[in-house]
Amino acid sequence: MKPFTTCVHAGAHVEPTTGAIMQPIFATSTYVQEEPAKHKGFDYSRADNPTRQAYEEALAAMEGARHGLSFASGLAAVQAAVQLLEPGARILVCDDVYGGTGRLFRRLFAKYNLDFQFVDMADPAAVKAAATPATKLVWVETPTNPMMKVIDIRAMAQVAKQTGALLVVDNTFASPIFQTPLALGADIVLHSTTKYIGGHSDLIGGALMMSRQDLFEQLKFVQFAAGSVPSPFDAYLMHRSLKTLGVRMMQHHKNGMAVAEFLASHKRVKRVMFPGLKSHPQHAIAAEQMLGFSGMVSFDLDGTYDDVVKFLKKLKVFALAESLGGVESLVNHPEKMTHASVPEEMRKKLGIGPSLIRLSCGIEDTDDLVADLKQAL
Ligand code: P1T
Repeated sequence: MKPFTTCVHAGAHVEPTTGAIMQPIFATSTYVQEEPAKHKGFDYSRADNPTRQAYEEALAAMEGARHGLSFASGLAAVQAAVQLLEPGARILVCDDVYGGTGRLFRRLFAKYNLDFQFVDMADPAAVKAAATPATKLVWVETPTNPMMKVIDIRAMAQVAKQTGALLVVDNTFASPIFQTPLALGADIVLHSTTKYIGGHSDLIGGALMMSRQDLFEQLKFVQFAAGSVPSPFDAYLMHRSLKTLGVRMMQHHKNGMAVAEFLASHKRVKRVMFPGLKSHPQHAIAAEQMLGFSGMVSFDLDGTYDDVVKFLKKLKVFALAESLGGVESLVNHPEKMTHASVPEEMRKKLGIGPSLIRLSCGIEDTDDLVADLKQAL
């Protein structure tokens, strides 16, 4: 099946007692057993829940994976993936990751004797040079948050293979509609389903997808043993959202493209970072490994921080808020908001400064988004 059909039908089973076309919400914590340990495949909802199972089946199908696991947040999924490692492991991390991912690595996991090395992964030679026999995990986010760097997933898979490390790709920005990292050599795909998959800014969630049976069993154990699972209600809503992911992504892409082109032509804009622009340094890789470019656009205003604040206050359609990937357009100031926890010297190196603005273009009419930016500029 093609992706739009998979969105609608994956994990959708007709309910046997009534014929209901929609998956019921099994709002239950536990299940009655006939005899001790003799049950219908469900014993406790932290371990398994039918609503969650149907949603996880759909998640797996979207990434072309054999297995999908859902978590209570994107960071809970990040945490579960890192819990595959033994103390002493070295992890190569893309230098430009979501601020919360970096914070979890630097401030929580580093004290468990895990060695996180932040590398510019837009330069595969730098990753190769940083890989050692102790490297157990290569952690990629592409496009990156917020600088929109594009990382060559195939090249990273090669480095990981040579070193015997696992490759995790955070596919949140592209969504499974525009990029399927497992097909390019990744071992595990991660999503903050809070973003495009949830799509309506009303849920927090995360997911891991993988095909390797051994990784599935280990991660399923982490999910069960650590217990960071979504509720049946959240699983139901996420699954419902997934059905429209394909059509939503087309409009996000259309709006992202139009907004990036408009900004690139405006005299008050210093530079625009969007993988769909020919001027993007990794446009060629983006065009090869992505089918579309989503609605995330970062740019530097040609002005001071005060000018930026004035601009943000003038916007009427774009709302100033953290997060992304919802139907409504959002604007974010990474330095003061989503990436405030990134060490200052790293922010400087990456270019996350006072004039940087990140847009999440929603699915509104393209003309209204461009007009809103135009009047504010
Ligand atoms: O917020 P949560 O669902 O826990 O997901 C964390 C996360 C993981 N990976 C990426 C690429 C992300 O962008 C995020 C969350 N990001 C934001 C809240 C943000 O505004 O960038």
